[in-house]
Amino acid sequence: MNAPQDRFELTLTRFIRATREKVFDAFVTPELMGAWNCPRGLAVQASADARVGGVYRLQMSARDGSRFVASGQYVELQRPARLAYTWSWEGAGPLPAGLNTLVEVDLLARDGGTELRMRHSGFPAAAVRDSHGQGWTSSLSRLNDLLDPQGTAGTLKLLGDPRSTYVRTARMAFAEKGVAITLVPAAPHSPEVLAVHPFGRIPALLDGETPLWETAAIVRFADECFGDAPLLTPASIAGRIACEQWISAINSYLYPTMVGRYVLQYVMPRGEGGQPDRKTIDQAVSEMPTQLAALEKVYARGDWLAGGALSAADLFLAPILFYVELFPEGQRLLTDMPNIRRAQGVMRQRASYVATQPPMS
Ligand SMILES: N[C@@H](CCC(=O)N[C@@H](CS)C(=O)NCC(=O)O)C(=O)O
Repeated sequence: MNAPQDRFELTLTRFIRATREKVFDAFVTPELMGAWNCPRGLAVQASADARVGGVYRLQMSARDGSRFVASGQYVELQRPARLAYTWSWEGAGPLPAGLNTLVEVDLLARDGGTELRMRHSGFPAAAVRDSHGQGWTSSLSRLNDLLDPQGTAGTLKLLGDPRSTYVRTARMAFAEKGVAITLVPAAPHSPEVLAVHPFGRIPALLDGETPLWETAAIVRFADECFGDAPLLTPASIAGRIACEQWISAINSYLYPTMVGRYVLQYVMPRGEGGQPDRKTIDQAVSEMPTQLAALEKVYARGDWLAGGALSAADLFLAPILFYVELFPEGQRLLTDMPNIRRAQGVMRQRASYVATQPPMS
């Protein structure tokens, strides 16, 4: 008779654009396992004795120094079709100490690539199964990154319009981190976007099949989960606080005024006869001096909004100022703001800014 925990098992399917041999080898070769076999944002060191009865070990470490070690024994190795291995956590891990679970992986040739079917069984409770499900989903996205000929661009799909300032912010974040993504043109509230973002806004991100939405969250994902260290989060506490402050102010005040009621009146006029609505523009322009003065003051200290170096906050602002500078009232107001113009000049030199220039019509 089955033990009650046998009821808690996880099944996952993933298509990988690589041969079955390559996928199989990624489960048994330490150098390859060390490139993917843990959730995004963690680093992993792997060892493996790829024989039936041989032991593998995955030492996962987070940036804050916490460590988790998963290990087990290979119980079945049929290259390239199937492998199975036991899985347990050493020490105080996510499973009760000493509890062995079983991972079974079947690899089927499909459409020039491989359909991976994974079954992980033996969990003592649904919550533990579900946390492993999240971990495996993220790890398998890393396996896609590793084996797909397009690398991360095959796994990370950013849905949105390249003219959107928020889409540009997200694209700049990935560019700053040196992470290739695929931009999938999509309009706000389109069925494709609504399938990812519950409120239909752009950008919306798919990491494999995992949805991620809201620009600040996407930027945080790019910063935390790729590269050796965060680049867009200030190192100091004061810098992180200032970064949050500016992102919040940009989302709540600057974007609604400068883009929502100003730039969009020129780009997508909503006034009579399809003309820009003068009253809306005048109202927005009357709010801009206070907003620009706050920026001018912070840029008197240097070229960045927070922490003395480029941060996520700069990536939110730069695409907005790009548009403000294009229209007459914005140009006139910026004439009196030498610090903002200097800082924008620095931003214009960055490769991430150049590479994400919106198409102009
Ligand atoms: N809070 C969202 C705002 C994104 C947003 O408003 N994007 C605009 C395009 S720049 C949009 O989707 N607009 C459609 C709408 O307002 O319904 C985020 O941070 O991602």
